[in-house]
Amino acid sequence: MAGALRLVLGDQLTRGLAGLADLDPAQDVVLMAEVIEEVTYVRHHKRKIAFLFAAMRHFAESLRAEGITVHYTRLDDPENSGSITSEIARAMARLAPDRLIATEPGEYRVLAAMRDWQDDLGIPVEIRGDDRFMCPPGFFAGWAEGRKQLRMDFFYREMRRHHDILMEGGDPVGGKWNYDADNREPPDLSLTVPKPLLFRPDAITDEVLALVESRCAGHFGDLADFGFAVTRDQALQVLDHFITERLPLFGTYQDAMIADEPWMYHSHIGFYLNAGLILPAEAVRAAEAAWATGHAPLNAVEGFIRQILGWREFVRGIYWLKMPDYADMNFLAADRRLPDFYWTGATDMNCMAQSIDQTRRYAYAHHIQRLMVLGNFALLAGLDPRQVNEWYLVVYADAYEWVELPNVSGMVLFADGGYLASKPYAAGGAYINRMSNYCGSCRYRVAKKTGEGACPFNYLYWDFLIRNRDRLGGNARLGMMYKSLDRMADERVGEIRDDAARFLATLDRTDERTST
Ligand code: FAD
Ligand code: DLZ
Ligand code: SF4
Repeated sequence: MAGALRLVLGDQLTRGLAGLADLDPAQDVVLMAEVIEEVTYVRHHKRKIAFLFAAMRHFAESLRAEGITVHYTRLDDPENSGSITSEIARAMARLAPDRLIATEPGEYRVLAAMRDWQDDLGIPVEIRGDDRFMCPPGFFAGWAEGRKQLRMDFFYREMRRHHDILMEGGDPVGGKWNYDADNREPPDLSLTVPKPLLFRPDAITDEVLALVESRCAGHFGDLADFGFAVTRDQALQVLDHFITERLPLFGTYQDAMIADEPWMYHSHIGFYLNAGLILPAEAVRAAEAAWATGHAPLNAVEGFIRQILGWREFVRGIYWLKMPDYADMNFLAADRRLPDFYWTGATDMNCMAQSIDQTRRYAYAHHIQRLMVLGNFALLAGLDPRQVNEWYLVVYADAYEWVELPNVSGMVLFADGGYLASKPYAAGGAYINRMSNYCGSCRYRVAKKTGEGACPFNYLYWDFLIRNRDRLGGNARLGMMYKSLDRMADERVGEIRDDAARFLATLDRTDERTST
């Protein structure tokens, strides 16, 4: 063979991928590989691995159906050499390609390896930009230059203008850029939340499920009732189902949580966007069209589009601008080890147990569970950012470092000192109680601030502010809270500190249920 070897990674399952452009089926070969290094550099959730392998195998089949030669290594192939780099070397030995064409990966770790391939493997390597995103190449760095803090809202306006989305001339439709004020309704328990669209595994997916069950038995998570989309066609059906069934109420109940209702009015397309089965512009345009035809209201459509055109592009920009240092940031010097219950769900805090159980079963939790329950607890308890990041990267089927790290270190843990978010998203139990029905069946009492049976989020919230006064006391957006703290009687502050110390000590002991 004299043509190019074209590498497609597990999250690059897009026919229009830059690395597949100008492919000559007569000469070129596509390389895809299931490798233990990617499966275990963090020990991913079983469902995430199964989803990706099933989607990879279906994608390979779709390329073959076009007459393209695909060199595909399965995880259980006895010849499998275990890493992407060594699989390229193995394919080179067999196929003698004249060059390697790759597309920029989603993680700094992989990009660093890619940059060494030319020297290490002795083959000309072309790394093409990943153009599947909506922010034009180079735009983010230029926009961010000279700014000490970055604010998503301003970046988002630029993206709206650039792509002419929900615009009337130079102005946002409806006169406002952001309709979040209409989007914070507590859950309505009388609602019947639509069921998610699930797909019965075919023979290819069944084979992957059996493989993952046997080879990844010790990994976190369940495979039961696997129903993820594994092809582009199925992923488009999920998008369409969301637009039809859920989008009209997406905004209203975006922050709401109901026990045993993991899917709520969210889209559940993050898995597919991040693996490349659907493109962000497709989701954004589909939502805009739903507004234009009157199917969904502006608060829902704008809210949804902001997540993709705003947040998703914004966190990606920050990741590539700030790596590799971003991964080491720890502004609050948090160093408590991740409690075991993040893996087992064995905690009396019902909001945490619900969110963790759902994460174990589905490799999914929606944004407010990730941010205001699981993340809020990690922030208040001062958990080590490295361990928290690893947990989030493992447990969600949509997690890749480019999107996971800024959300965890920037949005949740304030580990970047406020580069991404203007203040920590810290909250006591009252927030969780307002936005969910978790507290009613919890062993703790959300209305109780301290003492036996008090909700841990309540005293941990104040203890967090006290512990971090040196670092956060000057933050104008926390000024009111520090004033309230200063008005508290010394005795009350003492109770808070004692309760928090007692509770945090239980976290430091392993394999114990947390109870005060
Ligand atoms: P919806 O709520 O329906 O939103 C639609 C889409 O908007 C999502 O699919 C996603 O592509 C995008 N989006 C929404 N919020 C964000 C955000 N903050 N950052 C980037 N994109 C966003 N998202 C990931 O894709 N991968 C992750 O690893 C990830 N880790 C997170 C960790 C934490 C601590 C937090 C707070 C958020 C994280 N998010 C992550 C963002 C968000 O929670 C998920 O994108 C969302 O829950 C996925 O579910 P959905 O597809 O139903 O999203
Ligand atoms: C997440 C993942 C897993 C579990 N396995 C593979 C794999 O076996 N082969 C592969 O090409 N990609 C895999 N991936 C996705 C990669 O980890 C991802 O491409 C990089 O982290 C860059 O985003
Ligand atoms: Fe969570 Fe506190 Fe409510 Fe229990 S009482 S569910 S711990 S917020």
